[in-house]
Amino acid sequence: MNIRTPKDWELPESAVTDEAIYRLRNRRDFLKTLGVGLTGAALGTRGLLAAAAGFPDKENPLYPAASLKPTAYNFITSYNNFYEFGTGKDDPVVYANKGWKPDPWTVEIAGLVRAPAKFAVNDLVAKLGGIEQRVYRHRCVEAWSMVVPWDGFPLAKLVALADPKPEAKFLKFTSFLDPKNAVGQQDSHFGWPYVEGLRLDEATNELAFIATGIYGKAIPNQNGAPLRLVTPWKYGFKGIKSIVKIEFTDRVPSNTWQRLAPDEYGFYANVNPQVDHPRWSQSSERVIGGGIFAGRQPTLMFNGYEKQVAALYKGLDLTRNF
Ligand SMILES: Nc1nc2c(c(=O)[nH]1)N[C@H]1C(S)=C(S)[C@@H](COP(=O)(O)O)O[C@H]1N2
Ligand SMILES: [Mo]
Repeated sequence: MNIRTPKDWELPESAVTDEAIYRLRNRRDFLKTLGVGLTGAALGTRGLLAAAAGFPDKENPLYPAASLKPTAYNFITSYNNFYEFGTGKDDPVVYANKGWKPDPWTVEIAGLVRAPAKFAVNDLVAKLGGIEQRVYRHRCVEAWSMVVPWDGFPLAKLVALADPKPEAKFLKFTSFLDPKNAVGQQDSHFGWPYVEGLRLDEATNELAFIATGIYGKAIPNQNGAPLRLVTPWKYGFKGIKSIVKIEFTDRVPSNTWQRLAPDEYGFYANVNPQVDHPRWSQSSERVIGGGIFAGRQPTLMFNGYEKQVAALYKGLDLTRNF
């Protein structure tokens, strides 16, 4: 295995909960049994998405920031926002697992690129060199938070594969449309499908990630199977789930929550404890799964990722560009 320098957002394995270590060890043994050189055909989608290219060992510490303790799997996968399957936090775990089958799944790369393409998820993951892990803070605009050990690939790799033309300045992401199986889409006032956008330089920041798994297992339907965006310095609504299309464009893409309430949700959605939501404070957050006494913690500028992303917003008035 190549020696690599740990990034400054990474955590030592010692900081991980027992559950995470258990799952990672399990996966390591699982992969040993299968041998190296796994192919999509040998594993199938679910297996491939769960399998990571690199494992936690001394040369490859996976886990960012000593203070980050991943939230228990049970909380991450049963307290969700996924309005396609209802507006309650406990709706997605039920209704996203009742007939909606995000497998097989095709994602389209389109717009101002030299290499437009449609990929089966398996093939895309294989083409991008497999899966790695990131433990990231996850901060919803509603002022609750978790810590999630994601599996997936850096969005920058997908951008490189697409080979954007010089005119491309933004990425527009589109989620699926399936009102028959996604009961929430029968309420048309949301303007389905869910859409989101990033500036190209945000998309190629080292933190921007496409998740295909959680805790070493294929990403559950309710968390946005089989592909979901993760931008940990931004509020959770930027993290569009179950992506079917990524379009490169020269215009600022509109996003679902800004369209619904432009005074409350903007394009940037950078986590910022100094800029309150019109109806509530953003200075602190409720820690999900933290227990009654763990309660709240202060919210950090850019959700604790200031060092990695602050330069992207130099000179921008963050009060107006919220
Ligand atoms: N397609 C789609 N993506 C979505 C949402 C949604 O309703 N539909 N909700 C967003 C919001 S508000 C948050 S906080 C996160 C929640 O992700 P989680 O359920 O995995 O914690 O997903 C985001 N992505
Ligand atoms: Mo959210």
